[in-house]
Amino acid sequence: MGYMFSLSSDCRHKVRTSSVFLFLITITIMASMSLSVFSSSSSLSSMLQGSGGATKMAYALTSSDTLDQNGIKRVDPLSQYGLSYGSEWFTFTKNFRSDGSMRMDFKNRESDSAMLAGYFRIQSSDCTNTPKEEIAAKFNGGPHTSNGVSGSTEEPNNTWADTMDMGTSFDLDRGRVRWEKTHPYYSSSISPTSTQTPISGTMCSTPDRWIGYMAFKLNLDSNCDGVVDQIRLLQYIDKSGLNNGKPRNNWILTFGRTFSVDEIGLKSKIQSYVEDIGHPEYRYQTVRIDGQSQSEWQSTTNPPYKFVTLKQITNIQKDDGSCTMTSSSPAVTRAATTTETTTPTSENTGDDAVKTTATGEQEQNTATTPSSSSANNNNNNDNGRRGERIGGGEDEED
Ligand SMILES: [Ca+2]
Repeated sequence: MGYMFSLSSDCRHKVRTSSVFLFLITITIMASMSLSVFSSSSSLSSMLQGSGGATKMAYALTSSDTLDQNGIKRVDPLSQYGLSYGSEWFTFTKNFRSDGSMRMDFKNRESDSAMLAGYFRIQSSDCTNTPKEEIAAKFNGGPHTSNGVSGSTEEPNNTWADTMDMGTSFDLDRGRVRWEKTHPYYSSSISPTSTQTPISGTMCSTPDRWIGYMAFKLNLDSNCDGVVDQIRLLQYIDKSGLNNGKPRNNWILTFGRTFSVDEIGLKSKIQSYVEDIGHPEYRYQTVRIDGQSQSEWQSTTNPPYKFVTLKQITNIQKDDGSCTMTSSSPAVTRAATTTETTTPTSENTGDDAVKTTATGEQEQNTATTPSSSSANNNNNNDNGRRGERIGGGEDEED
């Protein structure tokens, strides 16, 4: 009896052990199946590809071709990829200067893959008086002034510019991109491989004088090896005016080109240089328009800008489903970032007196999907202290 009991006990133990084992196997299989199911969904797979491969459920993805809160379309401009939008910001630092340079700075926000857009009413005489001025989008940059100390790890630092600068001229005759590696030295215009300029009309000939502008910086993994190898820069205008005060979203390409990461003349391409050197809080994404009336832009009742937004592009997935590039996964996507150091060859001659007196009205930044912000360490704590800082591209030489 004792033996039986012992045997029975042993059997029960074995049975119990087997049950536990089977249970664990079952759980493992179920988990694997879940992973497979998730992996088959591009949006869900992104949740499994957080920083360093860690599981991250923070992204609130929005599919393209939907409208944001102001009616701007979340455009998917790529033929071979699908985009998923993450966080969106609608407030920015108003850096509207007395010298006529109007900058809308989104600070400490997404810089990996992003869209900038808005509608603007430029001066009616600008298209004849200053036809080559631009609406410009500045991606991937940091704050910079001409009196920055090169090699320093503190602001101001002219080597922190490192900006991808796109622009479309008021006369719609030119869409271009330039690199501003060190302020205020711009590269010459980079030859586009896809442009539709010149475009008929001007930015002043829209039906109601509201011109739409949209630009993208998109990190691509063309060969699905987990490393960004191409960056696509795109900019568009909508010259159809507003429809009952809302965007018509008739976006016309003015410049578009896919760059290999290596051919971009900046220190850091996939993410901002300031992030490379440990200062992600200094990231700048900026829309800039020069030659404008400061008082008009400071109007609280009828300012000449509407719907200005920065949008994070969280996922860029191949249409054939072969892979998804997830923004903000440092260990994987940033392997191609270079760590080149540069010593400027001459002193700068920029008008820093203007810059240091410029007032930046720091608004509270709001994200529609703040969970993503926290996941990307995008919390904005620079109110006040950095409110007067200048960023996203300083005065240009031409
Ligand atoms: Ca690749």
